[in-house]
Amino acid sequence: MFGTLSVTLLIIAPGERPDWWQREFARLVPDLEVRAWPDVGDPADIRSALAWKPPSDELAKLPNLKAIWSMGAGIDHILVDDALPDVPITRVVDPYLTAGITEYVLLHVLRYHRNQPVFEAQQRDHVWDDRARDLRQADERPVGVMGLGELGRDAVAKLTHLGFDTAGWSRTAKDISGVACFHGPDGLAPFLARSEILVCLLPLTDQTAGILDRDTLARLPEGAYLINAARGGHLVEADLIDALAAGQITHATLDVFHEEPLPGDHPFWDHPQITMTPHNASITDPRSVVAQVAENIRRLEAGEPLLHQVDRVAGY
Ligand code: NDP
Ligand code: OXD
Repeated sequence: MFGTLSVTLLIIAPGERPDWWQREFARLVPDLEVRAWPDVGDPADIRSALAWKPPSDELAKLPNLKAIWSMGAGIDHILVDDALPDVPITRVVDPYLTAGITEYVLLHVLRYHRNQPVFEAQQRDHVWDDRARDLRQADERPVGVMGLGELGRDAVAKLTHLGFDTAGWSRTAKDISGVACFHGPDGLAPFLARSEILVCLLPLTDQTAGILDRDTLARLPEGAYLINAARGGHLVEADLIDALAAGQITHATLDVFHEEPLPGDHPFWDHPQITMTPHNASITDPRSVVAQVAENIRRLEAGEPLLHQVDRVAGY
């Protein structure tokens, strides 16, 4: 595919598994030279970088860098670098990544809809009591999804298919069959007021940082549930703990945190009303995403428009 062109790719993703990616690149594009940080070799060789949480300043050390491929759907982990080179950034849009998030959302929405945390606690206490399972049907359970992009649209469509009373909130207006659509700052309050189960699938930007705060949580129906599979920076953690204590929020599922890994002494670990997963609601699968990166490398060299290029100013 690349012949004699020197288009060396650097994988810069500390803590991830570069060998998974190298194996897939070797299988699909054997003539592409792929290096894994910190073994950069001559930095001048590197034309593009596949990045997940790249250490600050490292990308700026690559004088011939022409593009950055985010290893995930989000790009916030790249934009935090103050020395970030001014080159195009793309992100992952992939059916497996989307399916993983939708599975996560369905799993946890259904868990709350069926009051499963109560039955788990009862089992721990050897209690047989069926009263916590009420007669409420899915079409009587309002679920709200923040973010109606690649991930939010799929999740809300599948929730609608299951019969839930669904709503979504986005920046620009949408028209999605069977979904009550709200948008912009004015649409937020009415959207929240009807969301008994709130799912966050927003990108982390200047506009969305800290959006899951005291005020937002207070606008939900009393006793609501929260599922955050987007970014830890969306949530004001102390406000969630207060809202759980006050009964405003019954239970929360969190996949993402301000600090990852979550520090061992963080109050979330032992909180009875919090369910945690270690930022793996969905996982980028090299088996499908390597082809996308290889195609973008080809496009970069051919001067063609890149797939899934993000707007660096908007932040997503
Ligand atoms: P998209 O860019 O496709 O969609 C983003 C959505 O958010 C759009 O509907 C957009 O509105 C909306 N949005 C952005 N800013 C605002 C705002 N200020 N107010 C209201 N709505 C806003 O992103 P994806 O769906 O692909 O991914 C979303 C996020 O999910 C990622 O950025 C990442 O952080 C997270 N993620 C988490 C994973 C995990 O494992 N936990 C895995 C993958 C992703 P509009 O349509 O009008 O532009
Ligand atoms: C992503 C993620 O952004 O996994 O893709 O968080």
